[in-house]
Amino acid sequence: MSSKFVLYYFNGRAAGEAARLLLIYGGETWEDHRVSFAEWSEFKKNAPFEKLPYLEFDGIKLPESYAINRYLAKKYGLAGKDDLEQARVDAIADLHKDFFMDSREFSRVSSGKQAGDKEKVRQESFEPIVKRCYGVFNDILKKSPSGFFADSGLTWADFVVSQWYIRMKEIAPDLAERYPEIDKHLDRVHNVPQIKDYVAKRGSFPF
Ligand SMILES: N[C@@H](CCC(=O)N[C@@H](CS)C(=O)NCC(=O)O)C(=O)O
Repeated sequence: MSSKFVLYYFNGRAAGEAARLLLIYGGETWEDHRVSFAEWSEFKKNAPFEKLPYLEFDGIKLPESYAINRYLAKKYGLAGKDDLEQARVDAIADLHKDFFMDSREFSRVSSGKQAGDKEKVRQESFEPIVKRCYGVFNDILKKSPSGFFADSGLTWADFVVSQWYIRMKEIAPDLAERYPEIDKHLDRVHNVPQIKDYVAKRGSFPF
C-alpha cells in the first residue's frame, strides 16, 4: 500500500519525533524517511526552507516542525479542547522551542559533535535555560488534573517536551531528581496505548 504521508527527518528524535508519534497516534499509513548526514547536502536542495523535518502529502511539502505538529494534532484531536487551551498548548510548545534551541549546544558538546568545554557550556548556556523552562513545565504538570500539559488530557505539547527530555536526561541525568514531574510525565506519555508499542520497539537514537 502506498503511504499517504512521508515524514522526512534525520535519524534522531529531536525536532522530528513528535510528528512521528502524532502519525502513529492517528493510525496513519505513513513512511518514516530518515535522511542520512551523507545525503543531506544533496537532499537539502529540494527541502522547503532547507531544513528538516518536512511532511510530504498530496503533492505538498509542509516544512517547520511546529506547523507539522499542529496540522497533525488538529487532525487527531490533540491540539487542545478549545481555542484557549490550544493557545496554552502553543505557549508550552513555544517555550519549549526556546529550550530546544538553547540546549542543543550542550547536547552537541556532550556527544563530541561540537568542540567545547562541557562543564562551561553546561553552566553558561544549559543551566539558565533549564531553570527557566523546566521549572515552569514541572509546576504546570504538578498542578495538572490530567497529568499532561493541558487540563483536558494529552496534546502534541506532551510529545514535544517528553521526546527531547529523553536526550536531556542522557546528558544530564540529575534532571530526573530535580524535575520529578517531568520525569513521571515521560512515562505517562510512553504509556499512551496508541504509541506504547512503537515506543517499546523504536530502539535508541543518537539525538
Ligand atoms: N524551525 C525549524 C528548525 C529545523 C532545524 O533546525 N532542523 C535541523 C535539524 S533539527 C536541520 O535541518 N539541520 C540541517 C541544516 O541546518 O543543514 C523547525 O522547527 O522545523
